[in-house]
Amino acid sequence: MVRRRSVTSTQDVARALPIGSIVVADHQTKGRGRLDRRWEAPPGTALLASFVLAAHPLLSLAAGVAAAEACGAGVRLKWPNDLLLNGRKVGGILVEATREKAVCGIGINLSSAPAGAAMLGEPRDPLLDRLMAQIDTWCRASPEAVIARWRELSDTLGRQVRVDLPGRAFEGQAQDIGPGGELIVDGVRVVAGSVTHL
Ligand code: BT5
Repeated sequence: MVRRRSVTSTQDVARALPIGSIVVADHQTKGRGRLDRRWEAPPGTALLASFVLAAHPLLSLAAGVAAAEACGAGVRLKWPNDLLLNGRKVGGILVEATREKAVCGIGINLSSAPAGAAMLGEPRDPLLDRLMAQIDTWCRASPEAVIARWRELSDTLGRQVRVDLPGRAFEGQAQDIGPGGELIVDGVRVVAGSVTHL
């Protein structure tokens, strides 16, 4: 495991490392979310880690399940990759894949959170130990097992949602997760895009 005090992003350090590596930092100067969004956490207040893993088609969902299991009761999943505590975002997952490997970044707020977000209020290193064990378990699990557990931990299924796609948006009921991890909203398969719980 590579531990750093300050990095641009743990993803940037992890990208150059072999499968099996883990990068943990106390602070990121350019932490990122999906679609070039920023991930912000004051120094020493969050779990900020990147796991270098073998490519895996359901990695984003498997990592979400692993992170929710590591956080414990009360943390639920919003499709595709948010961790929610009492309906507020407590963590996020960013998967950046190449053909041969995937860098899975996980950020969880521990002792600070931006306005409107949540924090877990737990120490980092025991959480990191649980997260490493859960990532190992869920990356080996069958796709069916990942999806079954994701359904149980989901805060999205059954809800009215708004789906924002490039160039259009629609509302409907989030009915299920398909075999490829896609969200099914009123019969429409959503593979990418932002979902808002209504
Ligand atoms: C995510 O993106 O939720 C994925 C976040 C992944 C962060 C980890 S930290 C370790 C690794 N290294 C990195 O550089 N990244 C990963 P997305 O779904 O795009 O959500 C981003 C949005 O969440 C932002 O636009 C803000 O609105 C919000 N946000 C930013 N910081 C937050 C925080 N600490 N807590 C809750 N929400 C936050």
